[in-house]
Amino acid sequence: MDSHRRALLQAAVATPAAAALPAAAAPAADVDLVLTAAPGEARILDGPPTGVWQFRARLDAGGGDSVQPLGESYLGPTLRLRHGQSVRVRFDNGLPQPSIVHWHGMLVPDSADGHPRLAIAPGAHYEYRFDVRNRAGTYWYHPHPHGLTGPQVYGGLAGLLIVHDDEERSLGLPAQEHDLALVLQDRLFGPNNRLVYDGGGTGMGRMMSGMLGFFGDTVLVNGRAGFAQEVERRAYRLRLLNGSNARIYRLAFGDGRAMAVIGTDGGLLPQPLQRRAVTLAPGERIELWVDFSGDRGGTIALVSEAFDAGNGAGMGGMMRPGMMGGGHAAGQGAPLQLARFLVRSGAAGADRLPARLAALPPLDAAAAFSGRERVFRLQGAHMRWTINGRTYQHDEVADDEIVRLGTAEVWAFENFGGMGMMGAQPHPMHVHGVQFRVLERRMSTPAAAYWQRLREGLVDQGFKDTVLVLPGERVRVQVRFDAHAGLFLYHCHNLEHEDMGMMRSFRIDA
Ligand SMILES: [Cu+2]
Repeated sequence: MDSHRRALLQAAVATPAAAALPAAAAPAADVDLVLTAAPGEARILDGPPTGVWQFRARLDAGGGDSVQPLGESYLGPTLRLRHGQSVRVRFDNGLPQPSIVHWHGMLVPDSADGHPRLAIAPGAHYEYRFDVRNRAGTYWYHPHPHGLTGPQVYGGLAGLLIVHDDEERSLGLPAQEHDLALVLQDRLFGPNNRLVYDGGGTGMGRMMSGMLGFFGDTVLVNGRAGFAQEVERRAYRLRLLNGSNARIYRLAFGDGRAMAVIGTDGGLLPQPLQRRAVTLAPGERIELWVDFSGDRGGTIALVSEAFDAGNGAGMGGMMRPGMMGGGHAAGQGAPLQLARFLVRSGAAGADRLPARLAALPPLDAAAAFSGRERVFRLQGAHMRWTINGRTYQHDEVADDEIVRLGTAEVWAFENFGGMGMMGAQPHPMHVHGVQFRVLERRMSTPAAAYWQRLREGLVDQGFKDTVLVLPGERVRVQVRFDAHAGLFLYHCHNLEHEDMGMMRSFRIDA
């Protein structure tokens, strides 16, 4: 057992199991639910059901729409919250290993953020309390125990968390059954529809997974292969979450029609953007406004277009984790069919996309910004991915990882360091406890040329909590630490990179 896993298990044992107060003694919350993670079975492919790990929820208080199943899927129920609501969640760990839940993108106190130091042992429970401070948008929840996030998410532990607010409601965007959420995840299946994660169990396969991340050959949408959705001839709001461990998508419609982007990680944009293709990295969300009124009973495909991931330059092109395991995994950049929209015949709607969406606070001009700038160098060395040369350690915060509540800073992520013959890899960088704005993105080394197709589709507008930093790039973001003081994380959301330690804590001091 390596040292970080041992530390994880010790931390789990040391964490008091009973963090919950008796229900009678605790002040009531607007939304009160019990969320359980446990092994289960799901029908994913034809044939036998697949063993998965899944979240289930029981709503004890709150509106009936606060917890909604996402079709018949292994994914956790969609939690629908309103801005300003108070929330209590009791998490029951029914897994055979430590776990803890992170509310990705949500501005919650550090006690409710799912930091790995808070992981609880099998059979234990943990109580979350937070108020919904976020703007309307598409967020999600997933486990965050150190060294085990990749396998737990891959096993099926993830769910959507959608926030609504009055500003969004005033826009009259497509709602209810015309507001569709699609969770994109790639998986690899073995005999009897068993989920395969470890690259065939060879040392080499595992090593490749760690360097590149794990790739499946089948893309599941909302937990199903060959996903198809019937739609009416009208406009839809489409919320897309990349819930994959390592795969980046270049999203486009099969017939090349434009995509109207209306929102990113932290909610709606000031105005829609028209794009032919959109890049979506692990952890990121994007919202589209799609109008099927001009389609008469046709089928519209959502695809991921091919892109050059530099595979030809490194070992990635020859050996990938799934291939090592005897499967036929499609590597990073392979073209993929994701979903089909089956347009019903009938009268066409006449929906109009609002020209103006949500108000965003002004962004300080990059040149004029006078706050402190911190640089985070993303590098691979000695078979580890590091941030400023460091890897994750429970409770360790370096002097240069302490910020002050109520201040704003520029964080610059630099991805100039490759790892020997693996070459440089993309890193979707996620910061907990904040929503930031992307100021500037610069290609600084020739390595970046490989990733041009992905760069074309990047949407850096709006509030973001995860930003893709491509090889050879320097990305500057403006972060305001104005939600909560405490200990939070910043890390790569390639889950294999994260599990290898490409993650650090930072502290927001009051
Ligand atoms: Cu990474």
